[in-house]
Amino acid sequence: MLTVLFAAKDERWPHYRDPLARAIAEAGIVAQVMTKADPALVDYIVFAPNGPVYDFAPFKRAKAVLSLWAGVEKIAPNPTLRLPLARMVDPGLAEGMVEYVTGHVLRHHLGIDRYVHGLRDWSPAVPPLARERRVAILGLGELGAACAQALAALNFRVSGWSRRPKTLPGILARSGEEGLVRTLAEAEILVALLPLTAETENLLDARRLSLLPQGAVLINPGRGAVIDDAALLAALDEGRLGHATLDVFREEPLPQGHPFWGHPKITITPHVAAETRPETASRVIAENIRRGEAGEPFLYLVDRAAGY
Ligand code: NDP
Ligand code: OXD
Repeated sequence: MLTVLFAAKDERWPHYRDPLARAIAEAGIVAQVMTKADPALVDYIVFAPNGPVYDFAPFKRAKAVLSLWAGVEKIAPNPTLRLPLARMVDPGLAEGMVEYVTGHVLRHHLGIDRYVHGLRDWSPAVPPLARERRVAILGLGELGAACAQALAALNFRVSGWSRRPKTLPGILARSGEEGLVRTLAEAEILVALLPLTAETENLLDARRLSLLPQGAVLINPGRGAVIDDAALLAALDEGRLGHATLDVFREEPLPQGHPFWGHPKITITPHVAAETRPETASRVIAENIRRGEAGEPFLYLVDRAAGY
C-alpha cells in the first residue's frame, strides 16, 4: 500500500479527504492518504506552500511532490527538494479564473461602476462593442490561454504575450521584448497572468506601465510582485492608468497600512480569483500517482530552472 501525505493547511483536509480517496481508488491505486506520516515512509507528497512541509530531505523514498497550487514560486527554489515537482493544472481552477477575468474585464469594458456608485444625472455613456475593445493578456499558459479564448469568444480583440512563441486561434500572440512593447501599447485592458519568476519580478515597472494607453485598466490575478507597487500607484495617481483590480500581492494578507487599501482607483480581492477545486484537482493528483507507479512521465512538471 502506498502512503500519500496531504501536506496542506489543516482546514483544507475535510474538503479533500473524500474526493482524494475516491479519485485514487478510481485510478486503481491502493493508498492511504494521511495528514501526518513518518517522512521515511511517504511515497507522494500532496503539497501547498502554506502547509507544514518546508524540508523535503527526510522524504527519502518519495517519488514526487504534487502541488495543489498552480503557482510554484515558493517551492521551486527550495534547495531541499530533489524530487520531481508537478504543479496544479485543474479544469475547475481554470474555469474559476475565466469567470473572474471575464467578470472584471466586462466591469471595466461596460463602465459598470458609474451606475453601481449611484449616478444622479441622466448622461448616457455608451460603451464600445467588445469587438472595438483591445484586451491583452500577459501569460498565455493554462490560465491565460483559457481567459484569452473566453474573451475572444465574447468578441474582444485579444492579444497575448508569452515567453516562447505561440499560436492560439483568434488571439494575436507575441513574445520577446518587442512583442511586450507592442502588446502593452494597445492594451486598453491588461490582464497579468504570469507566474512569479526571476524574469517576471517587477516586469510591470514604471517604464512598461508608461507604454499602456492613457486610462488603461490593469487586472492582476497572477502574482503581486510582477508589478512594481510604487510605479503602479504613481501611474494611477497621475491619471495615466484608469484603475487596477488586484487579487495578489507581494505580501498576503495585504498589510493593513498598505497604500493600496482604500485607494479610489484600486479594487482589491483577497486572492480569490481562482481556487483549486477538490473534485477535479483530486483526479489530477490521482492520475499523476498512477503515472508514477506505472513508470510513465508525470503531468505538469515544473521547469525548476525557468521557475514555473
Ligand atoms: P502556466 O505555467 O501554464 O503559464 C504561464 C505563462 O506565463 C506561459 O504562457 C509562460 O510562457 C508565461 N511566462 C512565464 N515566464 C515568462 C516570461 N519571462 N516572459 C513572458 N511570458 C512568461 O501557468 P498558469 O497559466 O497555470 O498560471 C499562471 C499563474 O497564475 C500562476 O503561476 C499563479 O501565479 C497564478 N494563479 C493565481 C491564482 C489566483 O487565485 N489568483 C490561481 C491560480 C494561479 P510560455 O507559454 O512560453 O511558457
Ligand atoms: C495558485 C493560487 O497558485 O491559488 O494556485 O494562487
